[in-house]
Amino acid sequence: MTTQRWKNRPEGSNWGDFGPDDQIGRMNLVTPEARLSGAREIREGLSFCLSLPLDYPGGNVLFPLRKEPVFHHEKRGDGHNFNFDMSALSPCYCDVVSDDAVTLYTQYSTQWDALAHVGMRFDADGDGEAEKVYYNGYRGGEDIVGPDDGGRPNGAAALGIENLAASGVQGRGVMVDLERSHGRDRVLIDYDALMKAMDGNDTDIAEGDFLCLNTGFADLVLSMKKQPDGEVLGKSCAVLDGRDTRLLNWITDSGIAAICADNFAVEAYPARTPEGERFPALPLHNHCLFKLGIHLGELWNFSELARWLRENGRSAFFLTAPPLRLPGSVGSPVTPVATV
Ligand code: UVW
Repeated sequence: MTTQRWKNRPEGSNWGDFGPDDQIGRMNLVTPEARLSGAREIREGLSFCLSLPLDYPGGNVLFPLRKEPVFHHEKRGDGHNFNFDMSALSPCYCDVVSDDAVTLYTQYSTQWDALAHVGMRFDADGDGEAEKVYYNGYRGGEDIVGPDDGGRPNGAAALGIENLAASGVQGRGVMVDLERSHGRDRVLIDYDALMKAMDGNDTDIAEGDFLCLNTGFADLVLSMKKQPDGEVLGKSCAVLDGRDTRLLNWITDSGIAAICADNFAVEAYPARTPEGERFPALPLHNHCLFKLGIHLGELWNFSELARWLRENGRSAFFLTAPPLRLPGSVGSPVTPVATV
């Protein structure tokens, strides 16, 4: 039986519009028609890998709590199950085998944010007290349970990244090339700047599309060869202005299914300080992940694709970008592919 999890829904949210138990938000707008419209963008049969190598950016200057992948190898016999000589099992065997395991921070490199990544303290049950709540009213500490919540930590039992994976992430990607309009200067992109960049690129966005933002950031990260200069990165490339209400309203009205950017957080982080006593530190994350169920992709490597689209006077392509179907995770590495 389904039960609505809230009495109050946040202003400007779409909670409940896709059903009381919905866990994929605006991915519901990626309909068969939207996918077909993406598939019609395949005209040359060329494909582009949109992932950084997952050991980039290197180090942890972008976000100290996220670290490079570390490999582990299980013991086998006197050694490890790596370059393991199977003649140790039988003199007849001539195979050599290797397995590995990895500690992977799911949001270290090219990634998707799950809807369980950012919620808010909000009075969803109308008792006058704000509780920890996520998209569609799922609760921190009940549905999304971490090591500090008491009980058995089971991660995101709701809104985890496996829901996005199970939706089969394919559709029409539309590139807005902010590097083309702004170079690699650090600029805040508000509604006007986004509209101007879209007009300049002759971009048309339809409901169910994946909005893709090339800023040059991932390419700059790549050029630093795993020794990222945090100061330079902090001052480089375009970021969305999450405090611009007109921009947020456009995101609502556009019907886009997801936003994928080549930068660290899609939006400026830290964001501009607004008026008021309490406000989200990550206003675009709040608007997208919490209010509307719009997944965010970050650190995607758009440079080659953006160059090709520029040279060929195009902005749309077919996008395939499933995350790992990893139950309970609040994010996932992704190896997106664009086909033109
Ligand atoms: C933050 O929490 C800043 O994370 P991300 O940008 O990866 O969503």
